[in-house]
Amino acid sequence: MITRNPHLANLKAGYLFPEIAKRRREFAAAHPNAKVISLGIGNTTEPILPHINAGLVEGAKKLGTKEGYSGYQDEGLPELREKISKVFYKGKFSIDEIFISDGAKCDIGRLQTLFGTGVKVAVQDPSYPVYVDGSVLAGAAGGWEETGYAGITYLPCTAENNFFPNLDLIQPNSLIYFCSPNNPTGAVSDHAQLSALVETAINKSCIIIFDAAYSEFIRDPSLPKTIYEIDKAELCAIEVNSFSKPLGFTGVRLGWSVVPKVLKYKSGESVHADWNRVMGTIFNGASNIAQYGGLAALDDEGLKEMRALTDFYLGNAKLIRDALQKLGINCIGGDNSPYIWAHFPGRDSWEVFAEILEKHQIVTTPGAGFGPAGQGFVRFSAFGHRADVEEACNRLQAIVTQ
Ligand code: PL4
Repeated sequence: MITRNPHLANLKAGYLFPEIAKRRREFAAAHPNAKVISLGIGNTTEPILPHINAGLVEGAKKLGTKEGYSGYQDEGLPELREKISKVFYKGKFSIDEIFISDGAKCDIGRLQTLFGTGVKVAVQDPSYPVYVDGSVLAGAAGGWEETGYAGITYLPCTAENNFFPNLDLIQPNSLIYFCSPNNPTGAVSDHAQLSALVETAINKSCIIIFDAAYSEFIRDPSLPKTIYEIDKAELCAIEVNSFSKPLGFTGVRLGWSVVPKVLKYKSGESVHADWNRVMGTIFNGASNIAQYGGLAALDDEGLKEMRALTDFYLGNAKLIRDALQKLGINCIGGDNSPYIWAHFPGRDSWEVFAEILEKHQIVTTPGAGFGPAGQGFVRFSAFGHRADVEEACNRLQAIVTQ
């Protein structure tokens, strides 16, 4: 009988978000009259705005005509790639350095193919669980030891270091996952911090996978929205990004990666050429309909809608953060990010999660699910209908913090 991929056995627990969904379902089944409000999984709730939605509809209509029909578009519609380069990167990249995809998560999974089983990995701790679990599946993480995977260097991001890690911990020749605005802490790295990251990566022959999935939530104009605002970043960084959160495309599925042609492995071979090969081999392109929606999002009217939708969720974030702060709970995030990272010192984050669910019927995400340094924290997501967020804030007034 064929044997199981041994890396699967290294996964310590189930994937975080289905576990949260399961706990929500179990709670709802046990309390059928409870009105459970989800501020847990970061899933968009608001309808796609009209101009962008019309782009999707027009895209679908085109497919029904002889002139407009299109089939495989492996690397993505050239117009969309060009628009992405112009809107997000000031035209810095040629269209063949932009790869359209079905989302950032899928790209993060596929990117591991470039680095194989032996690679050392460094992650912000806490971080989006796909970086660690994806590394485990790819065989890069080694086995589980008491506080983490042997092959992964955890870079603690805590209140003490202002949620930016000590870069000295990064080992040479590592793959570094870095997310800003960060999920789950909501912290956004500034120019000086990202410059230090780029410098470290270059000096230590590392490659950064920079996850910018929340860049459109940045409102402070001094904060970088892409790693490529940093000098020399194209020599050491790949960026992944997504239309999921700023357009409400979580179910539509559309994202992209940027792999600059000048990016090389230590051996001097081209990362871009390999990514082209990997994408051409195990990916068959994003939906053409989704891409027409993406195109509509990047014209003047679409950009206004993207701003309006992200403003809406940032409005929710402010309500949640203010409600928590009124209760004396320390929290960060929520100003340039849709996540609020709330501190419950000395508490087990799964216990706080259970307490908030039990007492207030509000689903959150326990910080420990994002890494060891998430212990004692709970993440509140700002993705929700306004009335639900307002009700959740009212319910929280009764929260017990100790
Ligand atoms: C639940 C830092 C959410 N089932 O939609 P994509 O694939 O373009 O982007 C996913 C993604 C990429 N990068 C970061 C993210 O935070 C996310 C989405 N994260 C969350 O609550 O943390 C949704 C999680 C979803 C999942 O597993 O991604």
